[in-house]
Amino acid sequence: MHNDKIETLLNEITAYQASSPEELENYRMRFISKKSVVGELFAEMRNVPNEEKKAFGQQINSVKQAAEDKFQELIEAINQNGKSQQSTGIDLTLPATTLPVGGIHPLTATRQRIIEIFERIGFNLSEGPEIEDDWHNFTALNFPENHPAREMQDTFFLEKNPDIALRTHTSSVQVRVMENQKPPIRTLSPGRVFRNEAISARAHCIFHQVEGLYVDRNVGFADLKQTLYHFAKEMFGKNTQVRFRPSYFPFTEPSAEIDISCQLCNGEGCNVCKGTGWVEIGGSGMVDPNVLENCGIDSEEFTGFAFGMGIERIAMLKYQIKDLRLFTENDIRFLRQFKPML
Ligand code: 2NL
Repeated sequence: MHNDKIETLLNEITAYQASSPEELENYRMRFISKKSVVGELFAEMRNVPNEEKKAFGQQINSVKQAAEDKFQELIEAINQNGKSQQSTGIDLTLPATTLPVGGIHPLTATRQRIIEIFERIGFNLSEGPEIEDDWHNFTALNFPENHPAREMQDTFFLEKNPDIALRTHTSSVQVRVMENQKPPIRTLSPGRVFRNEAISARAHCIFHQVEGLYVDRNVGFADLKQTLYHFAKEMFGKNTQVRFRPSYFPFTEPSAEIDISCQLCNGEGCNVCKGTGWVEIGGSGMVDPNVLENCGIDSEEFTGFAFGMGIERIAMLKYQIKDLRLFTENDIRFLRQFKPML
């Protein structure tokens, strides 16, 4: 009777398969634990006649051993299984890996914002060549023959006599617009410009400019001021103060530098504004009548204002960037900070 039972148990143990921790636990409950069928066999020892006790004991010990050997086997099989699952590196419960998304370069974002502000008040965009002749870059703009800006140390000349150079400002684009169009003209010309300067935290030989030009009948200095007030408040916030400081440019008369109240200290005075409470954002003025005439526009009938700003400078003020070289070094730690910006 016992022999049959033991035979059945051994068969069951040999055939057992566990492919999950749950099945392994079921096996343990059935064959290993105190209350298992094997445990019950030991309890039956009491009912076995003395002369059979030795043989029965040997039998149930071998069942116990077989059950334990099989248990180790099953544990190893399951661990092996777990390992091979891990080695595929696939965990379907993990969130999907996100694709890296590029950001908008701070100079691009700044240029786009400037364009947006002026387009809304009726300015269009104009573009022109980065390689310019002397007429469009200097002579039409009323630069005297011996003006220092024409010198080798300020301008990258590609050819001499006739002079061909990398444009030093985008005014040359606006000269081309005036030569080709009749007023009213309201145009904005953003672009890359070149000056032969030593590279530092505040200057670069390649930088970006945006110039604006408004030519029509009865355009006055009040129009210039109001337009740039509007720009400063849209760009830097409605509490921004604006002031104009008398200045000089060959192509405008009168001329003025445009200052805004310092964004960092709110006009209190700090190291960014050097204690003055004001920072310069660009230059402006009424287009010199000579320039209008050079471009075929009757200066008796038409007047105009113009302004120019460095895009790097505006971006540095807006985002508190201390070194202009960061814009072109492509350091990912710098660029990443502008990732969510559109
Ligand atoms: C500055 C100063 C300025 C202009 C640019 C201009 C263009 C024409 C005629 C007259 Cl076609 N003027 N542009 C006028 C005043 C200042 O730029 O500081 N730029 C970064």
